[in-house]
Amino acid sequence: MTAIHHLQHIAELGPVLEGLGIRHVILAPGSRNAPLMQLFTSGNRFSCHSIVDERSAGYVALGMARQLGLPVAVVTTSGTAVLNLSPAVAEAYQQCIPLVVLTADRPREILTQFNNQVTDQRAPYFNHSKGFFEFPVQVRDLSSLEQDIRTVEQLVSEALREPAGPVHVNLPLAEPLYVPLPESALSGVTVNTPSEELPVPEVLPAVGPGEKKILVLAGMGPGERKVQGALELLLAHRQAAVVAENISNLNAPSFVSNPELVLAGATEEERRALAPDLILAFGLQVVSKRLKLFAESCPDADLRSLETGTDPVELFRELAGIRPCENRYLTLWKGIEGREQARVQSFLREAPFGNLTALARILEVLPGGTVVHLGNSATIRYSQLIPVNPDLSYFSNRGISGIDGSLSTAVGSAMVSDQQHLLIMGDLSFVYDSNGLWNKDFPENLKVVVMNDGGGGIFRLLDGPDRMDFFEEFSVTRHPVSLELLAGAFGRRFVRASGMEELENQLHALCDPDNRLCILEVDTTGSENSRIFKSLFTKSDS
Ligand SMILES: Cc1ncc(C[n+]2csc(CCOP(=O)(O)OP(=O)(O)O)c2C)c(N)n1
Repeated sequence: MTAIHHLQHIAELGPVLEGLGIRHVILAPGSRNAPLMQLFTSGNRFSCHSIVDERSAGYVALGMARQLGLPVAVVTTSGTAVLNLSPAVAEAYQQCIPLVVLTADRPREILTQFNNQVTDQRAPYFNHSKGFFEFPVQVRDLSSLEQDIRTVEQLVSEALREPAGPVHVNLPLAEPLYVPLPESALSGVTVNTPSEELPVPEVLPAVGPGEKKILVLAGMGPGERKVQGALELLLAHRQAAVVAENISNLNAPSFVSNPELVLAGATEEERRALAPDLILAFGLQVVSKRLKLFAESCPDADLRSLETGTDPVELFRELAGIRPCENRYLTLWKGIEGREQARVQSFLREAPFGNLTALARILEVLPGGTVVHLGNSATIRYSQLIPVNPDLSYFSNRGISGIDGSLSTAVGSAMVSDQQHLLIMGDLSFVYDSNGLWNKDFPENLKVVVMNDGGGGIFRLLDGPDRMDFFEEFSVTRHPVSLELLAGAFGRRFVRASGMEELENQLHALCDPDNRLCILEVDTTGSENSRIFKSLFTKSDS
């Protein structure tokens, strides 16, 4: 029996991954993963992107996969490189995004003293991935090779099956690594692409007569039209309201998009009337803290959360029934929202330059079709106070809300899209993920606004941290980094706006796809950001 080439399994991976829809591969440099680099870069089946920092590479892959709605592969060498993917893998798991992680590994040495760049790579993302498979160092024969490849095929299919998510394949590879890969030896590997049909949620809540009040909470998601249609149907037939924040990407005039404003502005009597009999939540995360507290304060409400990966459309249609009615419950929600939105608009006209006014102005002028990425921290919270623009799409890494990958995620998303992208983020998040700028294919359709309020401004908005002695040094954490020099170090064009007039002068460049401006620092270090924010709510609470 002829021995099987020690890299034969690498050659077999190409057709399987291609067959399952992988087109984009992020390659982080290393030696042990050289055979994988050879596989993906030879021919033109895959579009390969080089990213050095694996933490950034993972988030770039996440951004790509989310924008494309397709799986994306990310390849690393052995050792800490594998662990550096963990934040993005965990976020992808929460957001149900299919990443296929391929990590090269070293066969164990006879003497442990010779183990170099070695860590235990068996299932390091254990609770954050949908599955793991490790190839043997040397494939024994063709039949076990075929079995292993089928296992990978099933694993990647699992990544795609709703709820989608990341999977991990570990490949201990023996030397020599820099030799031509053999031809694929397996023919007719069947690729089973999972069906598109989602299961309908099993439990239909017993809502009883048409007078029961239903509050639907739409979490973060891509905003499918059929879901939107089913929700609109529900609103026409029941005493129901739909709360759909910007990152739910569900936009209808009848949806409530600013629950923070509604709940902050409602009188006690209104709050009592807003209390529902049933709360039905679907999709991923909801941002509004007041909404969470409101839901918790309705002890009589039946709370249901639909499983991710199920299709709520049938459920909403069934709940709707057939008899149209006057939806007084919705009128109440929308009445308060309209009143509070008008109040905020007039507040913004008078309020001085700062994070809130700058952000509102930027979101106001963005051209339709722009993909807006919102940094975790104060940015996403400010954005909840501004009416949703149905012509924009909104994204944020709210799965685990890390500040460590917002830039890289937006970069990945823009790299695979023709649409204009705008990322708005805080200064700490920008400095943290500045390696996101380190990319030879940096997308020209991405512009980045850094709201520089001199550290973690979110902590100034919260009630509590500023009463602590450690607040400035250990919570806000001012940084000494010049954003201009940092942008310059990566060769990105940079401008700064330190007041409303300067911002106005930059808005045209920000909205112009042909303008090469990359980073706009909105310097609000001299502004009273927290006072402006708090006075907005003080007025509504009074
Ligand atoms: C990886 C990670 N580390 C720490 C945190 C906790 N955290 C949340 S917001 C924040 C400050 C972010 O500051 P900045 O990016 O400047 O945004 P701003 O608060 O000014 O809007 C920190 C440290 C986190 N969410 N993720």
